[in-house]
Amino acid sequence: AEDGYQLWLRYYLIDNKNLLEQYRAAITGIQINGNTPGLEAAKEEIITGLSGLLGKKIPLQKEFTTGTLLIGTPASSNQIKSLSLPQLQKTGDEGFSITTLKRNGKNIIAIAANTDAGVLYGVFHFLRLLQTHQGIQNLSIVSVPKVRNRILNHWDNLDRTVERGYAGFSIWDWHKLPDYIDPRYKDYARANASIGINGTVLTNVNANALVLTPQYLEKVAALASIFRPYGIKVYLTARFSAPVEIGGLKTADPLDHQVQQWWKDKAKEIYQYIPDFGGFLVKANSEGQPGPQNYGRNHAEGANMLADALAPYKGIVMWRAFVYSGETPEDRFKQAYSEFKPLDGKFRPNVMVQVKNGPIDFQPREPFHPLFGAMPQTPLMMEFQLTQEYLGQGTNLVYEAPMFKEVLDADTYAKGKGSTVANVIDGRLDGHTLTGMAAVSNIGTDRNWTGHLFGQANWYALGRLAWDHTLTSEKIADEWVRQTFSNNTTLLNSIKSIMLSSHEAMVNYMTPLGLHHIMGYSHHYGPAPWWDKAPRADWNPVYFHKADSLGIGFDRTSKGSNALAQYTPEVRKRFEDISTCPEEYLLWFHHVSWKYKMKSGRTLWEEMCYKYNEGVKAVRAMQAQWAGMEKAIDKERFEHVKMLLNIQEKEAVWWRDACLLYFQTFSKMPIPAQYEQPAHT
Ligand code: GCW
Repeated sequence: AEDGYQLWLRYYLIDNKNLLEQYRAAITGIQINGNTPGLEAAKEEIITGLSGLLGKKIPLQKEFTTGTLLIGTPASSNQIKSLSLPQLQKTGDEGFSITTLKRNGKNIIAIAANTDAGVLYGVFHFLRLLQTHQGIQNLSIVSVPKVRNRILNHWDNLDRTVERGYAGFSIWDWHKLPDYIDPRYKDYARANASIGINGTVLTNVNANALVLTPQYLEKVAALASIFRPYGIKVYLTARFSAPVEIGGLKTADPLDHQVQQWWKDKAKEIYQYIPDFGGFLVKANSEGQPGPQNYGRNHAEGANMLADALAPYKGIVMWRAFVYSGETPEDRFKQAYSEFKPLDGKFRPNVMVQVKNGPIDFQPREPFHPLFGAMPQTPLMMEFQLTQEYLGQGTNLVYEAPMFKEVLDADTYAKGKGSTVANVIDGRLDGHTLTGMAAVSNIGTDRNWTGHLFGQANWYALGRLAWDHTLTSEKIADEWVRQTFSNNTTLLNSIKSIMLSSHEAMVNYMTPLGLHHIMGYSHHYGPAPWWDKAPRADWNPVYFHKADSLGIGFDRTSKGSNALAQYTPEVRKRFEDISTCPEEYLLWFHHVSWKYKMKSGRTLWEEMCYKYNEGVKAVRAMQAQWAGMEKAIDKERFEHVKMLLNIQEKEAVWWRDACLLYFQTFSKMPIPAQYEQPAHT
């Protein structure tokens, strides 16, 4: 049955006869020497992949025939070495090349890299070429990741619940580890390696110090050894108060020598279990988590202490910038920048500051975070969220790549035009070699891993974008659909069109025109723009939309909170001037009159009615497109998505009606007759 378990690694027989013949003629044998765990993994994958896709066993060879696939590193293979491929000078320790060439008068294809990890990435890339029906004549591919640390952040707790998880429980079965190895761990590693992900943070940023105790470290070590052949390093979240909680110390003050020593000893212990341990991800002094500020120290002092402990082993610290203080700030938007900007240049070289894509919290649409471009002396790492906390959770289909790209392509103007967020995080703008992109995982124990089948596309997109942020959303969707469903053009185009319209559809039925954080309090599911009873003002939707009889929106100009001052003058000017502020960000930055004339000629209120209705219409169009593919998709996956789209349609209507009826109590204007009138309940 098609339950989605295989993800995009479905190696079924190529269903195009001509192509199958071509591939069979072009691939006649495999030459792969060396028996390191990494090369064994590559060998296993290429054998499994080819026997499925080509429907026959491709033999391992020692000699060359026309159609030999020669795979390896100069160290593992004399044949690869003797080719002296010049491109291997550019592929570093993770890139690869795939080249058609002549050997002993025979046409062969060489998949070559400097390391085992590079070979594995090359193998997955080659299999993807076949899965997506690409030509394989005259190949000359050279691919190198643009970002060094490409990481999933699991918000998984030790009791297997997952914070903001909508796909079942945590796949880490702590209870049965280290002796029981769920086969799923290996499939997880394969899936990640296939898209270039090379790190995984196993535990929630709201951390439990217990994971740093020996009982858990041996479990972590077991996972690390399964992931290692696939080029994946394991990281843990470090609870800042661990020295007190599990170490018996009286303080966790980062300037205290005993505390420093405790972390040094802890690091040493961890590396005894896991020699290639990646390092720590830390959430400190945010939402009640302990941190250096508890002792009057700043983020740099906290991060540096951990960095010093990890440095002898080449570990890194990913210190999160998602912070907001004990008291309710006048504008939460400004907090991360206010705390971190002054610390630029104060961090150790093995620290990265991990910044969420936007200033508030993973909303359907956010402007880029003002820290990007503002800390040139500090490597900034991107944090996206795959799990759909504010994006309809388990029931809504939203392809997130367009949202990621919007941020990556945004221009910070930090060093003049062209200083995109992507160039900040890939290190090019400020000359950093320590670089990274992370995303909060959407993976759980559901058979199909991500709950909603289309959640897989977001996991896929994250890996591909971390490898190469210049890929378009369209290209990534294209690859994913071909591998996950089919290469049939009609099907491909329909599914892509659903995916590519889904993000804007969601923005329209949830938070059009720059509205944000108007979801239900705490659980963040469904609309609750009226809510004003949270224990902190900045957890209330009313704090964010500020609707009143005059208008709606958060004034972040110099007349308001002046958060815009955190951007470069170019960006600030564009957002500050209501006539140049893109309308999709309007209510992020301005409190706008209900009667304000929009570019469409409609008033703001009418535009809002229009957008909410467009959102609902778009979901209905997605439903119709999906329904049209019934014959072309297996029943299981067809029904799965169909039922979820039905829920999504209901929810889109719920969002629209709830928001329009509520905001109408301020605008006091009618919903224009051409739109569906909300049912008053
Ligand atoms: O948006 C908030 C989530 C919290 C999460 C936090 C964070 C892990 O609601 O559940 O905690 O973000 O990113 O730290």
